[in-house]
Amino acid sequence: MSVIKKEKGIVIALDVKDVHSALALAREFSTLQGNFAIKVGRPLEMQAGYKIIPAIKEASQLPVIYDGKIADIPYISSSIARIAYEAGADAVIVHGFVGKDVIKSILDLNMGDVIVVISMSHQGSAQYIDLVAKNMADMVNALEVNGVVLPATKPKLTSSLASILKEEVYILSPGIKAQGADVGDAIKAGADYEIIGRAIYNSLNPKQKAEEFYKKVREV
Ligand code: 3DU
Repeated sequence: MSVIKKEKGIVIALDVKDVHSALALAREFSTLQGNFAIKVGRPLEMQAGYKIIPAIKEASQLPVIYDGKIADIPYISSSIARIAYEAGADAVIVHGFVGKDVIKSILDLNMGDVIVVISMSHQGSAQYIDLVAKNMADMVNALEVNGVVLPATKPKLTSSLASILKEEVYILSPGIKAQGADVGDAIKAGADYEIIGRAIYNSLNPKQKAEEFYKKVREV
């Protein structure tokens, strides 16, 4: 059973430039109405270490996804994931291109959701990653992975891979607004959550913006 629900929602990417504003935003997000989660990535981790995970979780009262884009040998990848889970992460994100043994090493911890990147939203993803995205979707289907990341900027690729993924696997999709896709585009392509960062945290009223985007996502 996944911690993150397979239901339309928004994952807020909290890639802000300082820890104080991250915590202030997280506190604001604690009163959000709807299905939200927060993604803590390397920019915050580099500033504050893994302890930012419990701090954001406590302040926001929302599920926290650790987006370390883990991509190392199984021993190191599972060590990173363990630190994140022990700190309170509900899910961790790992790259799919590193292969089955890495993903299995994190699944074997059995400490929370495992989310696998099978394509990315930037152009360069077409150079290597997208060429094997279908193989990665097949690999995910053969494992007990909870979720995947597919890009909002490539709706054709996302919808074709969404259609072959196991029913219970949830899809998170970045690439909205700042990277060119519109709110709702990824949901139309079969995603469950849209990952949105800058368009929320750089807006004048981030909480209001998050709820406005959530409403659009639910209306798709
Ligand atoms: O472009 P935004 O500011 O909305 O942030 C997008 C977030 O999603 C950011 O945290 C980035 O690390 C993550 N992400 C992608 O943008 C693209 C991917 O393929 C995977 C993750």
